[in-house]
Amino acid sequence: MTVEGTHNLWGDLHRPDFTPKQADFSVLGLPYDGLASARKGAALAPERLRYWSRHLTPFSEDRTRLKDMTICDLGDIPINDPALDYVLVRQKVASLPNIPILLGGDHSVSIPILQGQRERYAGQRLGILWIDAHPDLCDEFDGSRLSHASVMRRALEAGIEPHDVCMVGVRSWEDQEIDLIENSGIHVYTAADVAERGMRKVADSVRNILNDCDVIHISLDIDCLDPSAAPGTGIPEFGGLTSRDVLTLLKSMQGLPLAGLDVVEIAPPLDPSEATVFAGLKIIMEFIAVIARDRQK
Ligand SMILES: [Mn+2]
Repeated sequence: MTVEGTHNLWGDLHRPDFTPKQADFSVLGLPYDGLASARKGAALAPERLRYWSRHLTPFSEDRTRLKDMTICDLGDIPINDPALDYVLVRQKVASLPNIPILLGGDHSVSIPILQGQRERYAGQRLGILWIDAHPDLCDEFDGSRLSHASVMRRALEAGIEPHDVCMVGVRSWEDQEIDLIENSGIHVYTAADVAERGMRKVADSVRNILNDCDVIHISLDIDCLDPSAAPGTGIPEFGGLTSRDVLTLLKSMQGLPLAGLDVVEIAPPLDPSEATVFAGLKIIMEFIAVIARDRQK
């Protein structure tokens, strides 16, 4: 779709003539919400994120210049049957030569994303920063092992070590998740921990843990945010992170070997203001800014 904007795609960072090898980032949309257990709509997020990305400026909030950062937008991978199509997503992520920025979709799309990252960085210590209201550790949910509530369970099976996983913002639990949460060694910082200790201190703890990893992938479910900041999501959970908390956490990852970001569960039809879409865009641009600052040093 051609749209008018004050800038071009991704705040002018998209280079239509670049291959992934030439660009710093690959953007890949995964427009699927068939495995969301409550309200759907996340399949429309990649299109809305791209649409409004033309209104972004190539600067971070602290005025980091992003114009030297380049994006190759690879479009979407259509998903009809996750059992088959998620194999393509895994292979695509595993074969990318640069830093992927993946646009969900419900959180189930992160199953092949995390498998793909595990494959790409085989033999290396892959840390996961998991920012979400939910731990998604269910073995099966709604009769599916590919449910959006089973993502981290499948990631552990793929070989991601529990002690290299930091969860931030969690505040909703299923019975089948409690044992793993309490005994696996996964590091959990609830939304209440963040409110009580402050994000700066929580982020320092997260940093100390992930500092030992060779590469780090960030999986961000927009429902980590309080519904007042991001109402357009399938299951809004009261008592969430503030938008400032999330930006502080991202900035605190400065200097760590960031290897990818997925932003999932933005459901544009559930938020007529589209503030939830803009929240996702801000998160993506501030992630890019962390890497831009590292390279400018
Ligand atoms: Mn969630």
